Amino acid sequence: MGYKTNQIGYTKELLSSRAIMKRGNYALIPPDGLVKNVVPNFENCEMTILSTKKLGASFVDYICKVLPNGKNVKGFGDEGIEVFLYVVKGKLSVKTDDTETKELSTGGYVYAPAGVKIYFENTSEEATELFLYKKRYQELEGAKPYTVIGNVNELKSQAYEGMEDVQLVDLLPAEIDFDMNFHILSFAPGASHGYIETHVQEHGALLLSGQGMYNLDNDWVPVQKGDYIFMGAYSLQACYATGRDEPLSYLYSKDCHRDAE
Ligand code: UGY
Ligand code: MN
Repeated sequence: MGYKTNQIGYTKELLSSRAIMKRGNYALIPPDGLVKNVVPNFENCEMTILSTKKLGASFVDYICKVLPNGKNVKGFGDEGIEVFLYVVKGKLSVKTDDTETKELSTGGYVYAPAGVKIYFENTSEEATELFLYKKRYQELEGAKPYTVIGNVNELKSQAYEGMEDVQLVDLLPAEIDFDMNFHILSFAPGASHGYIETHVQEHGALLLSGQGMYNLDNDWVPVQKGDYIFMGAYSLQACYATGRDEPLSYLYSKDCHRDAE
């Protein structure tokens, strides 16, 4: 984040921002306006809190830059709270209350069900970028989610709703035990959703590559790698990829498998 002075003496960052805040509806948060937050138990970590209930989300998302020797030794997670960790870039040692230590690299992820904590440490010499998520688990009689550790590079993608130029990867099992899932959607240059979605489920989305135009509640906004988008319940949504070489792809959460209250 640089503060460049322009010819009339103001910093460019003070004159405009692509950020949009429509609380309860949708938000676009580009990386250049993000501030660092201190979050207890995250040592040597530059944390930024993204979606919260103050924005209208029923989950909390974070971006976390784990500096060399950065760690969370007390654990991320709590009673009643499920958590998810995704390695956007770099390396990380992780363990949970019910698994041994594993080494994750870019594309690696961990889901821990309510009551199970994730512990991590960056033992490498470079900073590691993470995306973190937590949500109160919505119980269902007989349902018992379990810890999942994987890497998206080892998962098979499938055509999204019959469109070969839009590929979908599911990171968690599509089972009733889970009340949410994480997915990656990738749009080849020129590809788009088949229709404007209108649904009760919420999304927090981190753009991993490319660029495009996103319809957020019928506002068309340019988006690109590094942006974060919150799409609240019933917020209209669709996009198309505008890049030439790279797909527009994003990691996003979606609640599922539960009736409405
Ligand atoms: O799964 C979804 O609801 C997804 N297609 N939404 C989105 O990309 N905005
Ligand atoms: Mn959607």
